[in-house]
Amino acid sequence: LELESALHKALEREELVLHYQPKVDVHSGRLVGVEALMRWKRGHQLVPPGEFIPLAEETGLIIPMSYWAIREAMRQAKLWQRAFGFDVAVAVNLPSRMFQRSDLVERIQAGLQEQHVSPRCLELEITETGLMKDLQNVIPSLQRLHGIGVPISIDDFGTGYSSLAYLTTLPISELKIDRSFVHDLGNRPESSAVVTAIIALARSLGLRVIAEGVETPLQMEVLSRLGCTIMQGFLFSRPLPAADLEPWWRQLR
Ligand code: G
Ligand code: G
Ligand code: NA
Ligand code: MN
Repeated sequence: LELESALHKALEREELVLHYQPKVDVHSGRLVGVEALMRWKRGHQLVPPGEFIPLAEETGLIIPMSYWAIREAMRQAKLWQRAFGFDVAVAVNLPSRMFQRSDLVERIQAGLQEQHVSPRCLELEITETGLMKDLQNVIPSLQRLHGIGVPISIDDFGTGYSSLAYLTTLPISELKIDRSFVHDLGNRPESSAVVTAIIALARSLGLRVIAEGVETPLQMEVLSRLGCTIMQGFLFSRPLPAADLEPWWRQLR
């Protein structure tokens, strides 16, 4: 397939780039981290992940691509730590199959040491669906990552039918409220019921909670009132090229 061989070469030719979307604590006004989102610079085109991540997953290319993303995120976290004077945690999306690789934790640990990056400056996001699908095979990596201090966030939370009993035993740091619930806040009463329940769950488990897909001041207000103050979405910023993050942050203050 043409797209497949082009994607293969994209890695070698360094055509992949990460854009970064801020995670903001609206209570303190602080930048708490960013989510890294992959793009493919194909000629003058910037191809969105929806158009190549599924193929990467099918072909297994997602494995070297994920390792590349982890290293790139660490490198960037180090640069931002110097530029900002505080830790900007960079979150990388990993498919559940990455957590089933026996070399994942060693490679992360080696990368952190080589690049002199603190483990809390890297975060890993796994979707709730991916986590629950492969739970038994994923847990050992989660425990080892927790052991070396790398935080794990459960992405798209609320859509994946978690066993709540299991959740209490998982070494995770954050629940990320799926944007479908955020989208309907203020319109559908049921959506605020779900958001309220997730916030209460996070609080009782001692986990951080973040809302994604925040687009309007009303959504921000409702979330804040319900007790979720860490947010990510177009209201604050689109995903930005690395060079644009610092100027964005300076105008925020
Ligand atoms: O960036 P965008 O808004 O188009 O992202 C679309 C989808 O692609 C999201 O579901 C996101 O989680 C996924 N995605 C973006 N970057 C990565 C990545 O580096 N690895 C994986 N596995 N998924 C990614
Ligand atoms: O959860 P996931 O990794 O899929 O989330 C990343 C995706 O969400 C990316 O495609 C990103 O561009 C998109 N996204 C980020 N902020 C917003 C927003 O405020 N609204 C919507 N609709 N999508 C967003
Ligand atoms: Na994500
Ligand atoms: Mn998500």
